[in-house]
Amino acid sequence: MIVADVPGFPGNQTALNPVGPGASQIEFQFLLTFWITAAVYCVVVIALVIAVARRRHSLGSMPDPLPTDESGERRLRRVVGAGAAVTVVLLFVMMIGSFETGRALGDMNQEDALTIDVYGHQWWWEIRYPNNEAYKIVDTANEFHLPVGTPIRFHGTSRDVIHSFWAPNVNGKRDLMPGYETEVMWQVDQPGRWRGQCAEYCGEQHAHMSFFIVAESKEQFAKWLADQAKSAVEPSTPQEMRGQQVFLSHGCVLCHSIRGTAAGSRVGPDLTHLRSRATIAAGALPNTIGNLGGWILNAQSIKPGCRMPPNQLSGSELQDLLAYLETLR
Ligand code: HEC
Ligand SMILES: [Cu+2]
Repeated sequence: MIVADVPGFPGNQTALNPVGPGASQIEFQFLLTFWITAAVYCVVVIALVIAVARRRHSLGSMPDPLPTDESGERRLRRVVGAGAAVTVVLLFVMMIGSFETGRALGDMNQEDALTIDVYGHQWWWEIRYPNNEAYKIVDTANEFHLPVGTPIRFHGTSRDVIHSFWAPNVNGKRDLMPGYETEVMWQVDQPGRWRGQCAEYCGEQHAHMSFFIVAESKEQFAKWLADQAKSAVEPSTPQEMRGQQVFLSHGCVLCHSIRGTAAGSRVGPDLTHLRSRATIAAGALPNTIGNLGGWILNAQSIKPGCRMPPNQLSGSELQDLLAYLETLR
């Protein structure tokens, strides 16, 4: 099993360290339910222990389980009544908390939010930053950059089966279903990097369908977005040019896009700025030249069943191709 260990990127995710209002609300609801049920559990166990201990002392003479006299009966009725009343109150507290959480999550929806499109694929995430001006549209994969403190509207669907878009530190899950569009609001209030993961079993490589969030200042984000909107640079050395030819003359163009070249297919991730991402194959491997070589020769040995076939390339073709991919920053 390969799990990417990328310097500076978290290897795990947790809903107990919220970094935005969505996850904070959900954590509040979780803690409310947790402490109420924990307290009820303790009270019940203590009552049970007391009852057992009392009974032990009077084992010699078997007591009647129900009170026989008038005052005992009244006491019992009061205890049961109080227990029922407390239960109802606690259930109401949790229900109101839940309404409150739902309302707060709904309130995050703001007109001026930044919209990002996310499409679930077996087994990776297609990400698009839409723009009215076509040349400013950004397509990428498996790594979201976000400006901190800004409401984000994720608009999502699936290209194949049901997936679930989930970054526990940021917000709750949202199912992405084929033929059905959905929206979920996000906001990240701390600069940093967080991990997300598909949360709906979607086939063989479901476990290798993670993504990363890079939350940065508005200036850094604007710069990143502008860089990502650029087409790929032209190859400059003879080796890079040969590498581009390897890319364009092999099956790669059937599935991948590199803006600025003839490759314009969307079956697999957009590779225009491949080397700007920290991982490949939805977090399965750190994005190093060695890993890229292994992936391209036989992705099936890394993510069995994934939608990228093995490639027959000679040693020099692979070297040229890697030199070309290296320019896609
Ligand atoms: C039949 C379609 C198909 C062909 C042909 C194909 N790929 Fe892919 N490729 C994919 C898919 C799908 C993925 C995503 C797999 C995943 O993460 O599960 C992928 C992933 C990749 C990645 C990792 C990108 C990332 O950001 O995770 C690279 C690099 C890549 N392909 C390069 C190539 C090259 C180079 C060729 C040609 C030699 C090629 N591919 C041929 C479908 C294809
Ligand atoms: Cu999945």
